[in-house]
Amino acid sequence: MFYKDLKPFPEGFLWGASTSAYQVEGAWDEDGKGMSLQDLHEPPAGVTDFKVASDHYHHVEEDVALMAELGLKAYRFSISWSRVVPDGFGEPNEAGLAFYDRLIDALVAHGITPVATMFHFDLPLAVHERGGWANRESIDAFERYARLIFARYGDRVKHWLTINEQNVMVIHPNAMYPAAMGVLPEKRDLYQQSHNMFVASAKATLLLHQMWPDAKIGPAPNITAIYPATCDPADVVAADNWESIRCWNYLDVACFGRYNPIAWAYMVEKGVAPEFAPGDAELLAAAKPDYLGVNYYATATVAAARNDGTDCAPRAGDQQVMLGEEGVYRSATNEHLTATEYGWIIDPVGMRTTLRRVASRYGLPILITENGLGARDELTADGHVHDPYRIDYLRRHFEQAQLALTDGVDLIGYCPWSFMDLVSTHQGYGKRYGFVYVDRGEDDIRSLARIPKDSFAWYRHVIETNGAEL
Ligand code: BGP
Repeated sequence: MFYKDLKPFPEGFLWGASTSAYQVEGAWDEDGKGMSLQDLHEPPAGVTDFKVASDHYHHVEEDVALMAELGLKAYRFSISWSRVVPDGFGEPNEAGLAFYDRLIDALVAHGITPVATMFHFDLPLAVHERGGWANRESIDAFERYARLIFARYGDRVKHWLTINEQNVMVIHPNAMYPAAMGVLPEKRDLYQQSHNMFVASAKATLLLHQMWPDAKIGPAPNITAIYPATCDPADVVAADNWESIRCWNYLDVACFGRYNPIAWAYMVEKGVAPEFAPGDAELLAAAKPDYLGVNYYATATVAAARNDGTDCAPRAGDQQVMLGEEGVYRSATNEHLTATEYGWIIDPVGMRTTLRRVASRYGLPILITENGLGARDELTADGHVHDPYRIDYLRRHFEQAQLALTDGVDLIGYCPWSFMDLVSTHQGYGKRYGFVYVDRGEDDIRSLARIPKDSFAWYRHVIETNGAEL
């Protein structure tokens, strides 16, 4: 649709930026922190692990001062469950809790809205060792953890996100399980884990509403419009199937309190439908999110399955690469789109489409909780990091966000990934996303100096003009 006038970004729009605990904090074994699954990560030679990361734990005040200089209105971070409850189940760790007090206090002092994710891929190792999310005890442990952090931070944190990319943990389990652990859980276990995460999220949602009626909470899945490869009706059904299985199921359970029927039929057909305990259905129906976090990076294009043993591509995939599934869909190429050097499709218009679909289905406010460009940024001899490609990427996505707003989407904010350079889920430190460069290599910790990139100055101006000048 063409418009004569675009809607301006609304007053109070949450121009933000995101990180997650294990990817940015470091201090993996300090001040009583327990281990998480991510601490078992043994990357290939020449790629860093998560032990030091960006050492945000020791630079927190300096980092928040940079956020203030950038003019951020919101900062999305995650709380490391094993930092505040080292064994996941038992006693809280005061030093870990105090770290997030310092972070939150600094944010509030600078007028930056804290947006806290409760769980972002870093399951406490002790919870994993007792069966992880497959064990229903983890639901109670998560509820206790929720009570602890809501009580501690709820006076200052009014925006919460339950679980980051639950759908990615099911479809690409290596997002949570390090390769060093060997065999990944069976699909049936993954769907049971996911069900238990739904129940845990529902309990946290009800609890927050009871403890802090003025606070908001929602999920943060990785959502993307799925395109059919052609207008062949068989391709359209395949795209619809995969969109339901990969995306809508996770928002349907959160918002409608029931599984998506197409995804459920798929789970039954594959023998992976989860078991409900008594009371689960009622809990899921009772908990209502206040807003939706959406992590958007790339659309995907799919074709009808052939079911001849060739639907699933024999290659490695990560959260944005669709591999195909035998008898369900095949991955297809979209000749209209290009990709990043890491193979992630670049599709700003697809973000508009994705936001419109989410808005039409759920009618809730949306916060973009991640979107950004991973690139091999270089610190040049002039002491700067010139990243015009990132500015171009974000500008094109911001334009589409404004179109989505004009379309009627209730978009309340936009938190690009990431505030500062941090360790990528699989590709170490070389794949950088930040507005702030961090001086470190893969194995070489260097000075850890923070250096604002060109995109920092550009984004500051965007925020200053509330998006009027992109
Ligand atoms: C999302 C995750 C983030 C983040 C981002 C970029 O799926 O929620 O944790 O890392 O993707 O991915 P990557 O680090 O693999 O480039």
